[in-house]
Amino acid sequence: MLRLILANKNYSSWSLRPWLVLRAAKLAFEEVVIPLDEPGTEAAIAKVSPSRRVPVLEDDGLRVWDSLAIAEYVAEKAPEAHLWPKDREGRAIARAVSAEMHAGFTAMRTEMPMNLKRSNVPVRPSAACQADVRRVAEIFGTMRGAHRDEGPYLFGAWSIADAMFTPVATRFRTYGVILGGAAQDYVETLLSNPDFAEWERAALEETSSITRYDAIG
Ligand SMILES: N[C@@H](CCC(=O)N[C@@H](CS)C(=O)NCC(=O)O)C(=O)O
Repeated sequence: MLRLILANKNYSSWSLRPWLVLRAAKLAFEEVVIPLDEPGTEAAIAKVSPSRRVPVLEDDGLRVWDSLAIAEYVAEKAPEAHLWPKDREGRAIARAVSAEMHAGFTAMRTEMPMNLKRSNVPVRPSAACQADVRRVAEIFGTMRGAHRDEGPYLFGAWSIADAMFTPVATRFRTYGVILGGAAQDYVETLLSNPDFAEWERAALEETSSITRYDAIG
């Protein structure tokens, strides 16, 4: 059986992404959570991950690390789930915005870490963080404008791009960032996704905590 090795559900945005992808693929999988910032964390992750990072997906002796690589692997394993848009142009743009999320938005990621247990956290975003938020709003507005007649997700039907941006939607909720218009509707769509709601319920039940993230604001 597939096994997904994750970090704390409350904080680990990189873990949430492939978890959503596996759920969308309707593949059965086991989950193992390794809480971060604990005495045994480094050793536990080193045992399963060559990059010393999670998430890692195990499939019959194969280990795939890195959220986006896992998403691509799952998309190939479950082609019938159409985890990327069906048309080539849509796939290209969905991959471009997913790669942009995966590689960038450093200020936003640092200043507004995912923390599902918190809401209305007052922060004063730096200019770099504000620029990140503006670019995300631009992506959301542009893609929703182009695909509004095809469904509520970024490219109409749910795709890996939506998994990439779901943690961002939670950050906006936690830190009180309101985008307005179609971009905000899309944020609400991501936050009301039933798979995300299940992840969130599990996150709220976790007893582990990471002080440096909880101290923000
Ligand atoms: N680029 C990687 C980033 C993974 C990453 O940074 N994972 C964090 C948890 S969210 C981690 O494993 N940290 C190890 C540690 O803090 O000891 C991906 O997309 O999977």
